[in-house]
Amino acid sequence: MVRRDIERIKKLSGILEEAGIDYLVVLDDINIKYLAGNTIDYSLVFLDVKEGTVNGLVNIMEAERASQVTWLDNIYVYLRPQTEYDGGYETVRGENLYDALSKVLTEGRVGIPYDKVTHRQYMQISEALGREVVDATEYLWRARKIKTRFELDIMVKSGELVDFGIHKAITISKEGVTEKEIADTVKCEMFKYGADRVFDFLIVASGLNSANPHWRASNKKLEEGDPITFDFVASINGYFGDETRTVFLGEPKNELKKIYEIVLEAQVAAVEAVEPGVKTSEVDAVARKIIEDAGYGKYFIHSTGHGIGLEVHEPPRLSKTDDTVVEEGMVLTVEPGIYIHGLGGVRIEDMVYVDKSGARVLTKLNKAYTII
Ligand SMILES: [Mn+2]
Repeated sequence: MVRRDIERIKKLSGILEEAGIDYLVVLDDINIKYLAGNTIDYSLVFLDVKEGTVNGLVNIMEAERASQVTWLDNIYVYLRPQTEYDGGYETVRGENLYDALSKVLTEGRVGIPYDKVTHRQYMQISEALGREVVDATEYLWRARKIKTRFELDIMVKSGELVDFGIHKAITISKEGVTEKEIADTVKCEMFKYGADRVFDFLIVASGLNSANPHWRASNKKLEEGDPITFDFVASINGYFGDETRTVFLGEPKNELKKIYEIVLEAQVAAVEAVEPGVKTSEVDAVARKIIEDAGYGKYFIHSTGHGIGLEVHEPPRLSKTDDTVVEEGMVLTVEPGIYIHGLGGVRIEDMVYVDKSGARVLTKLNKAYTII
């Protein structure tokens, strides 16, 4: 059994108790990891709110592994009626996983996160339980939005991981090297460093490609004068780091340098604006105003940032339309950008942790205008 994040279980149990939910059932990898500390295949995990226990109804192949890599309090092995078993774990038999669940949860109000189950799974669970289930999406997000100390310790390392990745990318960037060669090398290096996942499509966007916020590393070779935007996403122990830097390979066009300084000013101001009590839309407005006042408003075509954790893009959004109040414990990205087709683009992104007094930046690479 791995070390357990008790703070997380207590917090979530408190939220669910207040909502009148007795059992939270999760089936997706991410929420299984959130509740049990690790993923388990072909299985489900349920939180007994009153007892504060996390329990697994697990596939026969996964029981032993689950006992080693999760912090589950109880492991029940789900078996089909005919299957023979002598593995040492308590068993629950059923025609399928949900039928077996109905034999464990014979009463009580059951919540499932509707945003993470298919319609078919929802139908199967409600039918098997023979009673109404309720949507727990909001409750899970309310808990997941605020990182625990345990999660923060991991995310500090996620920040160091993407720092390492971008630093590596900058050191191997020179004329004639392709975007894809850089991305492939960095992927490999980040795995060696300790990443458990690296995004399939790392963004290495050079020259005119940098005007595309979500460019994917291509066979284009780096050329003198190119802006190069690196936006890397990778995780440590399931928690993502996300960071973007734009550097220049030799002296760029004047307007690119000007754009860089505007984006930097907007980014620094937005990071400074992050503190408990401010609305996420207000943080967005700080960055947007600086870019608009400089005359580039129509080229800032996305929101200023997002929550991050077990998923790259989590609530809240730092956007015009999201009025979430920033709270201590959130981890957010701050990433304004300007993109001009036919010229190029600039984005600067940091990942920040919100503590009592404001933003504590977890990604630490230099962001001053840099020619390499
Ligand atoms: Mn991001």
